[in-house]
Amino acid sequence: MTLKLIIGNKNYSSWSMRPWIAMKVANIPFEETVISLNSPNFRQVVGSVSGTGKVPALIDGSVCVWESLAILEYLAEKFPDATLWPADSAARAVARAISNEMHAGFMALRRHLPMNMWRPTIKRELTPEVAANVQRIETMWAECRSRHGRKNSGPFLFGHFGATDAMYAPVVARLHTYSVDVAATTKAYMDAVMALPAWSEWRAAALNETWVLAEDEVDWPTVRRV
Ligand SMILES: N[C@@H](CCC(=O)N[C@@H](CS)C(=O)NCC(=O)O)C(=O)O
Repeated sequence: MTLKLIIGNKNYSSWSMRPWIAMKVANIPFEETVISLNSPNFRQVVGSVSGTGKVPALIDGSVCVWESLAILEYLAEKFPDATLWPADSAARAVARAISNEMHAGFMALRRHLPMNMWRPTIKRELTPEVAANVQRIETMWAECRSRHGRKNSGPFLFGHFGATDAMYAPVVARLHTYSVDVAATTKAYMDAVMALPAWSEWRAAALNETWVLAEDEVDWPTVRRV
């Protein structure tokens, strides 16, 4: 039975991007349904399948899973060959910890630098809280790369692209879009993520969306494509 993933606008819905990009990179087949966060039907459509009434939600026959991280866990169990989590238990513990850190935190960064693929790459000054979030993210990425990533021969946090990279993919988009100053090792990791064919596929679809821009677009010329 084909898996179905319900997601929001690709331009804005950072939570939706996480399981989507993990499934694409891992070659897990699925059908997607995209529903605009602004749609008057959103609550009705999403509420009928997702416990929280939010996207993403994954439907696998009679099973419905919501919450991006729970979806990634479900996929990791269902498709063990995809090795969405590192095989080594110590590395896996770190991968889960920092994935949870993303799921539960970085509120300042999430509010100040919302994902928006339409936005031209223009620098936005960071508040001290956002700068602290960025510093923490850079530190953890650098540790993953030096302790696990290189050892497992691949450009991603634990070598090959996995659940943790999927959790941080929207952060890569944010750091890039808002032209945040980052270390060379951070930039190399971001470039590897942005070089994925799945990244280009998501971005191209986002650029083709015709939904209204978010209200935060105050520092670049707004082009409404409704
Ligand atoms: N913790 C949830 C967050 C899901 C979430 O906030 N999704 C947003 C879109 S990115 C949403 O559905 N917003 C619509 C709403 O809150 O009504 C997850 O990890 O999946």
